[in-house]
Amino acid sequence: MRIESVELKQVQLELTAPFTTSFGTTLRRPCIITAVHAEGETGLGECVAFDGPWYSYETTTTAWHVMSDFLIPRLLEANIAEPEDVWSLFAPIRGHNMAKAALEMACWDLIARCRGVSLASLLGGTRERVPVGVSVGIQPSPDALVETVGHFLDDGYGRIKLKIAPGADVEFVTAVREAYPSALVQVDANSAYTLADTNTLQQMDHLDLLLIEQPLSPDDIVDHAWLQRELNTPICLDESIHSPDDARHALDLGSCRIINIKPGRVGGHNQSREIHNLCLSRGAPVWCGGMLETNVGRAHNVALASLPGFSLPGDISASSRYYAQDIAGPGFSLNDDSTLSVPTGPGIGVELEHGIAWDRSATFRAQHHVSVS
Ligand code: NPG
Repeated sequence: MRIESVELKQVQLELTAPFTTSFGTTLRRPCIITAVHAEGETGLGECVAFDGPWYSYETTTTAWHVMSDFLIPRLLEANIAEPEDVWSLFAPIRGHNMAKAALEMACWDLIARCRGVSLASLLGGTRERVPVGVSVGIQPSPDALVETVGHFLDDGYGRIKLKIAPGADVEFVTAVREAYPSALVQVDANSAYTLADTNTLQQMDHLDLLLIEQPLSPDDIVDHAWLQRELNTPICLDESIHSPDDARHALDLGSCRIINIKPGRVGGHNQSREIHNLCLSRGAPVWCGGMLETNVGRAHNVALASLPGFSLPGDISASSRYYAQDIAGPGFSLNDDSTLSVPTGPGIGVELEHGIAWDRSATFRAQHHVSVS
């Protein structure tokens, strides 16, 4: 298959409520959508980079640059037989996994649509519904957190992830555990701690948590291995895992027992599936992380999470979690069993809404393709 053209489109979305993590408060989300065109079909992807280098060194500006100047030219010159070819095509470019994923995932969607199959089935998914949870930002007080968690439990979320940071940890999580003794709760530090905080992290061992996510530095797997030996609660790595090799090293070293797979962080579906397969063969559970995606990225995550090794609930909430009005639809709503249904139509099963006022857009056309109008 020859890709005929690629479009990049950017828009800024307001969150329905501020979202606070250990690295700051998010009020609005810049979002880049990728659209790849071939054989009369369009595949969609979403770049999960933020406006600043907080979660990762990538930003919307670097991603736009790397896609425009390095990745799209390669894509437009290539002949793609299988979706796996796209990752190999991008391999000579170092890093920039979020930029790569935005295009690679759009190609998976495109190929699924051309073949008339759902993305979930093209990826090898086996579930019709994927278990999901909700991520809860840091709140001003333990009482406020208990109240916020109560609303999400009332909404039907069967698993709660609490963001933590020094000063908003043991007391906050203890309050939630006391208020909701049987709730499935996990915590996410986004690298806010060091080994000097081991004692604090050990105090959370008594709170019956599913996991502690990324307590230490974003690229570390050595100190995490030391910390895991000091904790009963499983460590889950997020920021530290950029590739299947990173995942293998972390499991070999005992740096974690669980891995969060975000396709944007690891370069797309091909690499996500490799990490999934490795973890499945090692008996390590994986779950799908979230990056406050619109329905485009959300649909990709739902399809990925339908693979058999995604045995823990993902950060894939219902579409209404972050945005009053999404740029794509149909949206996802929560089923009674805290799952989202996996779309069965061609591709991701989601289309862009008409009439969106994009802040910027660009179209790149292949030299080989002559448009006839
Ligand atoms: O529900 O999509 C979602 C967000 C889940 O908490 C979430 N993402 O580190 O995993 C993370 C986290 C994040 C939040 C990352 C804000 C970056 C910014």
